[in-house]
Amino acid sequence: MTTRSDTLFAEAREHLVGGVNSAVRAFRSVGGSPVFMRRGEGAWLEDEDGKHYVDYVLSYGPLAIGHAHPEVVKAIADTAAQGTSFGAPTVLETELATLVKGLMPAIERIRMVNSGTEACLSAVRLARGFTGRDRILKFRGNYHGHVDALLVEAGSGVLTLGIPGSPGVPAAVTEMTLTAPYNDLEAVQALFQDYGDSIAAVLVEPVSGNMNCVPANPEFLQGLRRLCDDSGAMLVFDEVMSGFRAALGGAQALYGVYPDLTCLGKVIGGGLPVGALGGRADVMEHLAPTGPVYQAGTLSGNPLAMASGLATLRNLSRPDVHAGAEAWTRRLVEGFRARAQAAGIPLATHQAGTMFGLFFTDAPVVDRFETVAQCDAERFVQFFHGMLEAGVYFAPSAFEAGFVSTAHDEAALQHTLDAAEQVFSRL
Ligand code: HOZ
Repeated sequence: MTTRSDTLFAEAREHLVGGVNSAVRAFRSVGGSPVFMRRGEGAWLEDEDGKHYVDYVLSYGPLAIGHAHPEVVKAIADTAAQGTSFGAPTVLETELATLVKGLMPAIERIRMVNSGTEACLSAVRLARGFTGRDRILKFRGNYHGHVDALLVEAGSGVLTLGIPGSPGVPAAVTEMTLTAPYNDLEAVQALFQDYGDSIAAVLVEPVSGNMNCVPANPEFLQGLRRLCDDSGAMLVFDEVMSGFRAALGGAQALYGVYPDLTCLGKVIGGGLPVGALGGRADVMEHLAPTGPVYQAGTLSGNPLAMASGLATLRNLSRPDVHAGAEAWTRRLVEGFRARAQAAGIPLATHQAGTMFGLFFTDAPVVDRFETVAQCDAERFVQFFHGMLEAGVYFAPSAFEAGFVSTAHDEAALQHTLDAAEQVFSRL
């Protein structure tokens, strides 16, 4: 049967590259046409054919309080009525910065940008400018946006589409990028022994959301902190995904390990395009205009995005709100596990706050890219399409994390777990 999405996708491909505006949306690794969505409300999406889905993509993370939350919609509408961008400071920027600082004490100064990618590329430049060193170290399967120097053994769409690096990134740009396996402190120690004096920064997703959801081991993050302290390198947490999700204060609050710099995105904009770079005042003050490291942006800190982020974070910070969504996520993950076990399907799971990951594997530990890559890809494809058919929307890739919002309720849980039971029985 041809759906309206099929027709719309065929048309879109005539005009947009691959019919999409971000590569991960293209259904390339699962087959079929992407579903065109026309509405979202709370935990639910409605497609162009009028079919409804419980949503675990949530725009790849930003919608921590669900689709079209009335407080967010009102904040955006009220703000838009006063003008959408001034290219001048507004009170909203200071309000959002203050709120974020209250939740993440490692952040003393903030620079608002427009995406997580921008936050990460600014972090690399700042770390290099501050330390006077050139090398950076990242982890296999971690993804920090489509930044040239960081598109090395990266996760997310790069993994999904099987692109090893990317043409267009000169070798000279990635020459200064070292990589190590995630959660492997010994490998990092060896690299520090060889290159310690020239490493400007270690970039890590403290809860990786770009090779599905894989939390770091606490000793790994503690070890990175120690190595950076000893060598003078900057520890950069990419909390674009884990910020306001792994815990309200991000993974840094969950683990009690505090980075020099933090990259934020997604939830901080509540569904509008925002990113932010925050961190130690002495480091951040190296950015222009107080310092020599240049960084700028016409729409950075624009009022609509600030209003949307503020409304989202104010709601999420109310007592028990985030904790409620975490507890809901736990029940979801336990529900998946119980149903998989009953159906004899090997399934490993991870949860970090309101992020989760499902892995079709009987491996005892899934803690790095190498183990994620060994999961049963074919089974994921069947699971994905079965759930989609049953009205449950997962990302079309085994390398993306799942996300829950505060709007996910009993009805959504029941619908999801009933669907999982049916789908597991057919795998
Ligand atoms: N960082 C996001 C998912 N891994 C981005 C989604 C996208 O690339 O569209």
